Amino acid sequence: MQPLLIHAGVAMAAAMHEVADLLANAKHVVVMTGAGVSAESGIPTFRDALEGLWSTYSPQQLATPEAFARDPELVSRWYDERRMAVLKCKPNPGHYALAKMESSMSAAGREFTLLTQNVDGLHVRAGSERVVELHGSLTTWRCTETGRTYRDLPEPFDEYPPVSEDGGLLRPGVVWFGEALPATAMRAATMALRECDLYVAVGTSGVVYPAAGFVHEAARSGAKTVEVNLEDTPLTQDFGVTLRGKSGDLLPELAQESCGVSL
Ligand code: BV8
Repeated sequence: MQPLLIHAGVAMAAAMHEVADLLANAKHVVVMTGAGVSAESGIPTFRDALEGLWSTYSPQQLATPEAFARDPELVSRWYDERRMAVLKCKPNPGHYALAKMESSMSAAGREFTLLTQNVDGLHVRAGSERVVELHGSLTTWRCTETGRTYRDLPEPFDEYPPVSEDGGLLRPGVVWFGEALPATAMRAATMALRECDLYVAVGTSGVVYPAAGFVHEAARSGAKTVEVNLEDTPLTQDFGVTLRGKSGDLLPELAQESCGVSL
């Protein structure tokens, strides 16, 4: 092995021990996840090229109220395809590791809050309880006329755009670009960021706000900050510690070393 590679391996091992130590001693941990955490469950991240029919559109073009108003059939079809794909996927070891860390810390009287940008519901399916879905969920849709939400939906819909019992168009229960995050989610996130002493961002490219800015709010509260990701992001230099690798590998290792939990 080249000396440089040996050095990198030693640095990585030291960073892993440092983060495990922070997790073992923090009083209130906030973990914020992005699409990278679900990549190993087979859900393409936003940075992956969109496959097939969708390769001609970018999420920003389809994930907006204007796109839905302009072409509700196209947009509802895109979201229903993603909903059906997600229902076939399963949580991966990274999701389970976060759920085990939460239960181990709660049992020890310590706080653990999971903020997720993901709309796939995999954290809840893995057993996480204190989950704040910042950008909503693919599996709840709501009537554009009455605002009533629906969870028990045909799989897949039998018409696009789907229509609610009240006759209004059904839209996915996600936060589109240009829409405010749910007030309840923002309140919960703001409170957790104010109180936390450790903030860990996992599997996110740090480009979508206000979620991307949470690392700065946590740092202002005096929290230590950690970035766990495959690659550097525009926010890497704002984190105190960075770990590079797959969340499905690193999170179980951190759960084992910091809380003694094995998957
Ligand atoms: C709002 C749901 C205001 C829909 C999504 C400053 C402040 C506030 C707003 C803005 C601002 N600047 C710009 C804005 C506007 C905009 C924005 O941020 N635009 C960006 C493009 C610049 N923000 C908004 O519009 C937000 N709304 O601010 O409203 C307002 C206030 C009052 C009243 C009215 C309005 C709403 C943003 C939410 C948009 N909805 N999702 C859907 O899913 O279709 S965003 C969506 O994209 C995701 O939820 C996520 O947030 C984002 C994708 O990012 P990531 O999750 O990070 O995924 P990505 O693929 O980019 O990266 C994955 C990473 O994982 C990579 O780094 C990769 O290396 C890594 N990785 C891959 N595999 C692995 C891995 N890591 C570890 N292990 C692996 N195996």
